Amino acid sequence: MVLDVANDDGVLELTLDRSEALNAFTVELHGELRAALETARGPEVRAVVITGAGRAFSAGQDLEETRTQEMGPGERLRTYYNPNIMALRTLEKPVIAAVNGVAAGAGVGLALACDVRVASERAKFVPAFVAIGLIPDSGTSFFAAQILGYARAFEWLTSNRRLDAEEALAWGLVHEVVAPEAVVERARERARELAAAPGEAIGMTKRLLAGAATAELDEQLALESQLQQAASEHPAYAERVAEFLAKQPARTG
Ligand code: T3D
Repeated sequence: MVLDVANDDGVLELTLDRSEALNAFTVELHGELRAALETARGPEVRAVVITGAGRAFSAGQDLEETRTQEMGPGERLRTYYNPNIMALRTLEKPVIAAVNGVAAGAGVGLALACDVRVASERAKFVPAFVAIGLIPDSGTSFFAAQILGYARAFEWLTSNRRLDAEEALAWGLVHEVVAPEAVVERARERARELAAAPGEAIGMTKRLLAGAATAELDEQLALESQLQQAASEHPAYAERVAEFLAKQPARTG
């Protein structure tokens, strides 16, 4: 097993577990991640945390493995990476990355595909792709452009600049920076808070934001109306409005 999977009270915790190779991606790791993301769709999971064992989050593609595989990068992306990135993004549940150390190449892509990033003070974000003559994949070009804007994304991805955690925070690439020993617990805490909130509303918010950048305003307004109706038909809406009107203390989640 190269992915450690634990479910604690609705929070599915996935730990990439190939620390000897900085949790670089192999076919085996992709397969286990795919199965875990399938599990995440079940009703017993309300939030997901992804982290890495040892000193790295993930160093991206295992470059040793590529030497022995017949398939080229394009096919590897289509077969292994892209389905998992899509599974993460279409999962209508919050996914929190606990970036415990260095993230490089597709490891950056994986972190950026998550909804929230909590970084250790020791985290580093290393594009790596162009440095070995490849292009940013696994959604990295998409998410970096979305989060950073073209100018900063271009400069970062082509220069292979190693961003440390504080710079990543200043750039808006991560949401929070904490001490190394606190990173996983802080991610769990955020996951538990989100898991306690109305899940359907969070899932639909994720769906709305996913399409917002490319939608026309009238399309987005129409989708908001449709999803708002659906959200209001879930019991959480009636319960929470009743609590508000009864002047009960506001919930944080
Ligand atoms: O082809 C396709 O499939 C297309 C898809 C591409 C997606 C991609 O992710 S492309 C980018 C691939 N990743 C990289 O190019 C990153 C390579 N690694 C590094 O640049 C550095 O290791 C780091 C910046 C991540 C960390 O540097 P450092 O100095 O902290 O650690 P290190 O000493 O370089 O690495 C420690 C060990 O991990 C070392 O093994 P050893 O000597 O202790 O036996 C090293 O070889 C191994 N390792 C690190 N990255 C990888 C790796 N082994 C295999 N694949 C790796 N990507």
